[in-house]
Amino acid sequence: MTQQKGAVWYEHLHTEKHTGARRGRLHTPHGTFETPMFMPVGTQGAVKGVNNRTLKEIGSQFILANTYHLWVRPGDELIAEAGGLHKYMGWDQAILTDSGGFQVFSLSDSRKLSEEGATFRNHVNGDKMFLSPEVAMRIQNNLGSDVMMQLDEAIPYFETYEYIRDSMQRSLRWADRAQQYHKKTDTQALFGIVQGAGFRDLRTESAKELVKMDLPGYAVGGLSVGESKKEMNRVLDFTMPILPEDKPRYLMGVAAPDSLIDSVIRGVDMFDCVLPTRVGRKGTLMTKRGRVVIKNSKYKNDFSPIDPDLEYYSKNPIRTNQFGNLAQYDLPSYSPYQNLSRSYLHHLFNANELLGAQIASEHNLRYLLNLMEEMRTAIEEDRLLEFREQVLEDYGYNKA
Ligand code: PRF
Repeated sequence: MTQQKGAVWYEHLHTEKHTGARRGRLHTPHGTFETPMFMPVGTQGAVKGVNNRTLKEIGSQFILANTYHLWVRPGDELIAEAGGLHKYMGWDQAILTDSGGFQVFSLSDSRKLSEEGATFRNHVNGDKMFLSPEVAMRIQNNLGSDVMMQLDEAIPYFETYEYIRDSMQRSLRWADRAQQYHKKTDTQALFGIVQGAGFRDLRTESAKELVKMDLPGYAVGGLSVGESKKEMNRVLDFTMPILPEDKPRYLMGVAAPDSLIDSVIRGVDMFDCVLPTRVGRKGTLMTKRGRVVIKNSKYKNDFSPIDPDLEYYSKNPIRTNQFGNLAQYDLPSYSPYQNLSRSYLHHLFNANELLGAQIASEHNLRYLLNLMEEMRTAIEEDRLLEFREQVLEDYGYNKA
């Protein structure tokens, strides 16, 4: 089942006995990485508030960057001149770039969409720009990402059948144009994106047509855009089985712990989302025991660790006294933040100290990357359903 061609290929290791969840590896020009995986988002060539060394320490494999942002600023040609995005940002592991479609639709002004592409004014200086499937490829070639995404149209989930059909079919034609344009197949892989909102026949048509193109990987787009979790699972249930087993499958823009597990159960290998860093820098921690809004006054005098379970994800034990407060420690800790209290983090946020946003962003990524690592082990040991129950129980989903 292992396919060894092109820049990026999937090696299958194990199928979970009870769910069919996949445990594999993604081979890229910048190393081999374990799946299922979560990719931290570095929109502008930087994961907000988290440096590269830390990203590696906490287990990041791929990171994601955005074609649109880097094109607008500092420009893809400047990055090419610098030797490509890996070199420019000093990241020597894999990079996936999103195509820009999604961002054009969410960030820019006065968009006009045609068969050819999208004309719009950028969000930085208002300049008129034109993005087409070919331009998106040219930019991503200049950036030199390991995985490039085809240009697609980001559409609302709840639109008419005709609208969704026409848009999905245009995205298929755009995938074809992207593939025609793409010449660097030995160093960069082009992934297609399945669209079709909640319509089974449209998702099926989209997936089947993309599969015919024999691309090195497939993403499912247009989900996690306001529909319910049940609805997302329903779409994955009929879409995933169409995708080839020997290629990686990527669900775009998902990071809620329950959704990650439920999607892995349905055969997803890769995820990305701004959620952990976005909510982190606003003061929300994702912990094993659910979300913690650290600015809440109840943390003012809370001298317990930021996340009492952090030791699970940091290899070194946290030492607390009989009251659950942090004890003195002398060991060098795996995380520099492991022995800080909720009270301290509460103070940093109140005092607008940059370090607060940094700690919370790193913490949330650490939580999610650890969740993925534990999930990989649970798949290997054929106990993913028990793992799911435990995570939902701990996180507090079952209380709602
Ligand atoms: N298309 C692209 N990027 C995306 C999405 C999509 O549908 C989503 C949807 N969740 C997130 N990012 N190109």
